[in-house]
Amino acid sequence: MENNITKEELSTIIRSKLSRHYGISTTEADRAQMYKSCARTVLELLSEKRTKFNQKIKENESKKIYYLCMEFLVGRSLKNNLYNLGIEEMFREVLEEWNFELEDLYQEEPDPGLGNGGLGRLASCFMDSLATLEYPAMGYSICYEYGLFKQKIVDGWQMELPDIWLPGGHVWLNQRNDLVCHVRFNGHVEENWTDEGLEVKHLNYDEIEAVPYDLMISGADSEGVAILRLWRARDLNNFDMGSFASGDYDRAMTEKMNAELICKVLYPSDNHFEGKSLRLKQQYFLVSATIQDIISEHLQQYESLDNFSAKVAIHVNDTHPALCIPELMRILLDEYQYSWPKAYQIVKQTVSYTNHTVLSEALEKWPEDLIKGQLPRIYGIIKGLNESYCQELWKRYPGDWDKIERMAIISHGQIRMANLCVIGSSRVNGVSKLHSDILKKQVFSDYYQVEAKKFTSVTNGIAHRRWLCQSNPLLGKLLDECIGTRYKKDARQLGKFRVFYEDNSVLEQLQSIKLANKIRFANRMHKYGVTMDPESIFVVQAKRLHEYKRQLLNALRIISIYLDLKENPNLNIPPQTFLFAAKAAPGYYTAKEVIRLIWHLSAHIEKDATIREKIRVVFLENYDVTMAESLLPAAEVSEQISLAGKEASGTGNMKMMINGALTIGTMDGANVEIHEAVGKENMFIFGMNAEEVERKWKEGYAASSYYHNNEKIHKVVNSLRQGFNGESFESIYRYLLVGDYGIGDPYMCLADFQDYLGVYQQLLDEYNDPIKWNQMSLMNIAGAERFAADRSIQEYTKQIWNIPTLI
Ligand code: 26W
Repeated sequence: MENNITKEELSTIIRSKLSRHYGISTTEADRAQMYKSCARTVLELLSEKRTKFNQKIKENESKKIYYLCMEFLVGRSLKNNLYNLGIEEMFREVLEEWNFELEDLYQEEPDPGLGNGGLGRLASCFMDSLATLEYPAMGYSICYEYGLFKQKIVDGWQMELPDIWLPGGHVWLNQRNDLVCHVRFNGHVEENWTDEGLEVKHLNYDEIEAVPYDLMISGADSEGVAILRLWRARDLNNFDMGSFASGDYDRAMTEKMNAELICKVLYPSDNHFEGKSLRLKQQYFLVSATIQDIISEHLQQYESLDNFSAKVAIHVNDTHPALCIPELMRILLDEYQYSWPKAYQIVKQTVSYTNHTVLSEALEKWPEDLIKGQLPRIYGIIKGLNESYCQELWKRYPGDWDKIERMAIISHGQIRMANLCVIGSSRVNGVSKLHSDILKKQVFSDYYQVEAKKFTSVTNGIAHRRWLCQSNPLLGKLLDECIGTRYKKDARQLGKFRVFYEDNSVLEQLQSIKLANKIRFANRMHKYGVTMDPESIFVVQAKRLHEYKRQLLNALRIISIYLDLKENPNLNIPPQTFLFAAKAAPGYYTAKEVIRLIWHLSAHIEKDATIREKIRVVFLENYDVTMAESLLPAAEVSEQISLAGKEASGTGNMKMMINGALTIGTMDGANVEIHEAVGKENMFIFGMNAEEVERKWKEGYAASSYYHNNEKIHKVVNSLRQGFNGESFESIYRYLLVGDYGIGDPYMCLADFQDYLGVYQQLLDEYNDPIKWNQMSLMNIAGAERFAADRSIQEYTKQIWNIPTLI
């Protein structure tokens, strides 16, 4: 590692932080003070590193990457930065001299929940890789005052509590008052033809301030530092003296609140579009501030915007920041007097887009009137883009109104953000092979026929340094001994671990490492009153709760085993612990019912002394990045059981695999590529594939026929009515058999049930043979070589951002 600070220097800096901020010495400091002083020390080191890196970027005139995303799930910063700077050990030693444990200080840091799930965590993994690979990169998002809610389960029902991560998390944020900019809403637009052409004026607008807060992310063993810039909204006229003087103080305060409401809270719905006007404000607030920031940075270095697309790549993560397309148009047209065709060309060449979901209810469609009222100039530009695109289509497909209607941006009073993204960008990317195929063949097939080259596929990846090296140090150490340490910077080296397939000592070590991680996790959970037996198999499903992810299918399988045990208490099965971790969107009733089922099933089994020795269900409250870091290394079985065709990629599947878990899953998302990487002998695949699902759906799926024709399904589904722990689950029973519109079981749990049970039985049989099991585990660790975010980023730079690869 390049950081050559000495222990003495480090100790001096920490002491000076304690003295400057609190006026105390090391003996007087409490944990919180010591934690903050360490954080400030790291920040100082990072700032120096960043300054050097900035100089290099400037000298090289490198193309910069701007990654726009409404969500970033960064996780805790102290540990990650110490690891990446290569100074974790030195910190540990210095702190020990003062009787502090580094691990205790880690626990002081709040985990900023600035995201919902996969999308936000991927964004953070990408920032880690961009910094490590030394690309000049910035992430842009919103500094939500409250992140994703904290989950509390009361008698099985999910309750949501506010996530107060500030002021605790403030220490990592650097407020940049020098970069404040203004964002305009509402008002109306006046157009005047002058000698210079069309002049557009936005009048009577409401203006607010956008204040940036920077969070630095160090690359690992590299010179790179990435910046995540989070915007906060602030009322421009901080205080309305007039209304105060006239006694209308309340009104003055209400108006102030309105501006700051914009970044008050993260919307907690994942994969479900709600069309709320405040959400639209958040989106425009983010993109307007960001585009202004990018342009001013560009103009500081270069004379004009003529070379903008050569020096800038703007990436739109899902459609949430799609308004950056008309926003960039607006600035080029209205503020820099570019012609429409030229502005459109620059925008198209600069912007690229990744889609992260194909669920129709997740597609963003804003009512035309809402955009027109809130963002009149942006509305005019979207209309202009729509008209010129429809004209092009008309030339290409004269008279084919259906097709033109499907491809238009505006239709039936709605603005379709996915269409805007495809039309306004140079690349449209999917997050796994299967997902990209579905985009080409179904979701965007019309566009694919016109511009096939626009479509790319970059399979997601994970920050393996965080998810393997930092969170599973024992496995990291074993890998260092077996294959050397190069895999940390080059995950392809993990493939070399295959050489140890027959090495009994390595296989035994894998087994004892897994046991140690299970014990570590069980001990951590014990503090919260959760009991689990580390000698049992840990079967883990950890992800947002959604019907398509089918936590219900998992629960039905457990009920089936439970009923078998009830019938035959001597059934010879290995002890199993089924762990669930999942947050449901607060208004998602079906999802909350599934949590309630799992929770009461858990309580029911817990009361039955003979059953709980064999199977146990644990619902882990408040799943977040920090919990994932200790849970995933303890997983032995990774449940990836979404209905095929619905999970765009999944990344938890990769995180568990790299920690040696075996996957039981459907041929969905990146599971398909995991299957390709490890082979069918090292994975448990079941159920219909995406094509079979489509076919069955078209044929007309009848859940009730499975219920009537399969005795086991019949019994399991019936048991829901009587319920568990004294609670009936009639609603889920009805959901499976009839549903809201007479279509029961919309995600086809019953169709895949029998196969799921059969393949799970095979898995249990294999578990009986520890050598075999650990060989499979080893093949999964080795097979994870291709699922590193570093690889994804290299592919993005080549295929999407058109940036020369640095290494
Ligand atoms: C408008 C509401 C809304 C909110 C969030 C719609 C959609 C989203 C996200 C795009 C959902 C999401 O996180 N998708 C996940 O993205 C991961 C990273 O690519 C994939 O691995 C997951 O399969 C996908 O569900």
